[in-house]
Amino acid sequence: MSEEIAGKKDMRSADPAAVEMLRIADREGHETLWERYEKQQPQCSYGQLGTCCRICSMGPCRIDPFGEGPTHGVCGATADTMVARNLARMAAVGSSSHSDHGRKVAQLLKAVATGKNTDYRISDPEKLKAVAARLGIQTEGRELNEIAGEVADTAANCFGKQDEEPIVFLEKYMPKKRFERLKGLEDSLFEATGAKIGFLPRGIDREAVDILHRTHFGCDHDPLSLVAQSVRCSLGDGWGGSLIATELQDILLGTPSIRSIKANLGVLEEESVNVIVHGHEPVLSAKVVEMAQLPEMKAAAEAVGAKRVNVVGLCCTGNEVLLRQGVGIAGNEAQSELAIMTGAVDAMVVDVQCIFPALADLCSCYHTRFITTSEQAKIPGALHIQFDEHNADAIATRIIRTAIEAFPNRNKAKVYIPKHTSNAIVGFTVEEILKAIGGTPQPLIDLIVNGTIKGVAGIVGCNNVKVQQDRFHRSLTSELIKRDILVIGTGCWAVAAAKAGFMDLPARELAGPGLRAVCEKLGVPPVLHMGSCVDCSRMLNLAGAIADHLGADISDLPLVGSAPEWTTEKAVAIGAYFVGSGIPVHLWPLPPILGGPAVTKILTQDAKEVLGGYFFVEEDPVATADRMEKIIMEKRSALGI
Ligand code: BF8
Repeated sequence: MSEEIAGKKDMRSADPAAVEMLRIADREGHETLWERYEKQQPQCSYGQLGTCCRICSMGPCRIDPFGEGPTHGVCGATADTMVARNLARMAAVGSSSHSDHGRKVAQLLKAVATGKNTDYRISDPEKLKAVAARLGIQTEGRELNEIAGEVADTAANCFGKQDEEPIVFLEKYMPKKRFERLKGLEDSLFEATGAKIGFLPRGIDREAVDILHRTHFGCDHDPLSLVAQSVRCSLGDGWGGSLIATELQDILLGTPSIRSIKANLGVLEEESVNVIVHGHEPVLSAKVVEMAQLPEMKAAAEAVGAKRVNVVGLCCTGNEVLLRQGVGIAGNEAQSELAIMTGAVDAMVVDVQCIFPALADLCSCYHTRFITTSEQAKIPGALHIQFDEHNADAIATRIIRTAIEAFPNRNKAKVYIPKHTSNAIVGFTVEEILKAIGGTPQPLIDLIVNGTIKGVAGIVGCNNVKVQQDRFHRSLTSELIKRDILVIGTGCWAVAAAKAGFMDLPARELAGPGLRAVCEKLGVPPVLHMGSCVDCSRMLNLAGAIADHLGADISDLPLVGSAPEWTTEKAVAIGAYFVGSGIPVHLWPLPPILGGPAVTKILTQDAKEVLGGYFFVEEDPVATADRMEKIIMEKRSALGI
């Protein structure tokens, strides 16, 4: 790999800060995901196509989609069955990860409401009342704690209820037309086939367990029914678990507002104790940020010769504290190892999801304390400081003290922090967007109707070693805004866009004339940061607000999604709930479905008719923008605008 990149252009990353750090990695002989990926070549093509099954001990079985060798597994399973079962399990894992995050927030809200937890509080009473009103919970004349308790109970019920009705959060938040369409689809499929095929989730946990059950040896082998259940489970994430995480975190930690932050490795400070918070659950990271600001923490840092404690973020927990507390973000998924190699990170504190286990070995080459905090994400070689939200202040303080104690062990000669940072204006929640345009979606609708803005693209997702880091994110974003398409998004895409400067005001110059004029009038960038990956629920809510305002279905609107550089099973769930919500979604790299022709057809063609949303794949960012624009223009002409 090193020889290949000895020329001018480093094909591993498009981010100049990352490229600088990769040179250091090469020089110091540190292995990164790029070297480990190279050592994995050639990767299993059955796995890439989805036609490998290992769910029983008669296997593993595999089917060559080109007709060489066996056409069925030992039990008789076809390639399509294998692909659909594997996909369903990915959707279940992704949905469960987001939703389990949401469950913990609901439990915390209940504990705060009943006075059992005093480390957190209801930070945004207005949001609490708005959520309660949406759920049909009485707010007039009631104490905040009483309302919060009922909201928490309603959320908890969505996870574990046992009846056949759709979960309340979905029923109350999903736009009416979409809800009716999914209900009607269930009814018409029953009439046509005599079989129950459900799309409306009955329970967040239940739909994931349903997938584990139906993909057990000898159960569901029908590609359509397996794909439908994948969508149902994912809708339970988007309009359930993730939505609960977002809404209840806003209540407890505050609804984000528009603010300015810095993005990229240059947020690390040579003279300060640097703590990186990485993972997804802000219940911990928000506390670390809060406690780091205590005067006694500053004094402790000064006592070891540091200026202060500088907490910065990485990945989605970074997005959470960036939105609410204005904390700088050091990078996205592919940058976690590179951040450690600056030699300036005193503690990397992680909670759950998207954490490379390789960080443990790497941190041991430096003075960096690698601190795990969740019983669900323990990593050999890390220091485990168990987080407990009922003792959050004390634990966050202990974490910061651990970082301060590590600071004197820094090898100052080895410290190198790339100077790159970009300014980013962030915090575009639905509330903030509506506030900026006058309180209702109508002005945004008018801009779309009169063609000033052609439509809206929602981008999510990760970095993937199979794509040059951030290249797809950058090129696609730039192409879309050039075409007067407003770009909104979350997750590691949002970090990439922030690092590339797309979220700063000068980026307006890169936009087409219509979008540029709107941005100038409103004083906003052309690319809007809506949060972490659970905050994709904010994108659903924005789409829902527009749809309900017009009395339309989401699938009628000129909206399109993309998950370029996608990596995780959570991205599968997000893609599936966008599609289930009526939004066409681009994916790259290829999802592991191409070995199943029936599954591929359902997801890329049949879904268009049935759900309005569907998947398409495209490798080139410009060609992707062409297709996204074409979809938007088709939707516009169907609306007669
Ligand atoms: O949930 S974008 S790599 S950090 S999965 Fe993970 Fe992907 Fe990043 Fe956030 Ni989302």
